[in-house]
Amino acid sequence: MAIYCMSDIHGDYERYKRMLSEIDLMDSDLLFIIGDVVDRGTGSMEILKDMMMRANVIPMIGNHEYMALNCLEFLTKEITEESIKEMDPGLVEGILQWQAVGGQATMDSFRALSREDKEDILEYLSEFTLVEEVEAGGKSFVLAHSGLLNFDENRDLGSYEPYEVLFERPDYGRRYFKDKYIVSGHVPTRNIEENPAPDRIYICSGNIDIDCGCGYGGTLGAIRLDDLREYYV
Ligand SMILES: [Mn+2]
Repeated sequence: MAIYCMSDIHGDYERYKRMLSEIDLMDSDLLFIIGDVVDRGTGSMEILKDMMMRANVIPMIGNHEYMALNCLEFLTKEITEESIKEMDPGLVEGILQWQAVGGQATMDSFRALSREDKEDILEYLSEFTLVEEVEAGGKSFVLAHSGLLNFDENRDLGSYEPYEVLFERPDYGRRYFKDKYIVSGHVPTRNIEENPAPDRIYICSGNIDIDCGCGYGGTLGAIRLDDLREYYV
């Protein structure tokens, strides 16, 4: 049994499937997907449907799912003059902000689903977790989409709020836990100044950034926590 992590797939269903073959995911393995499955690419719904069929895939929320969840429920309703009048300003702003970061493709593909599929997708998205902790290869790992804001080594991992683990960027040079790695995505590794290898997994001071820029023409990366082996497609 092995434990893998992947993140920031951003609607690239084809690369997601290729990565599953590349790591040769077995039923006895676990795969944590640390947020940002949706947006930018056109395959968000296909990826979510595939993930929800797999009991060994643990879905975690990213800022893109967070934005999607706030808007998609409205899109399950029939859009009429009435329903538009009832939209609160916060929702309108949420939809505009989501569109500005690549939400349109997700909205379009969600709208094209059957009512039943829409409900399944919404229910699935609401199950995504914020922070996970796992052991592999004798080491401990804390997983969170954008690291841990307002970090305190003694803080209960269950106490972090969405705004603290979905939107900021970690300080990759800072050693947060004495004896645990933090695995995150969110920041394409090409945007880390100190990183000599853009679009490859970046490891520094116990921080592991696995966002290899799949949503920006880069690569999709995955890491096996047991031995820190890296995979790319
Ligand atoms: Mn993100």
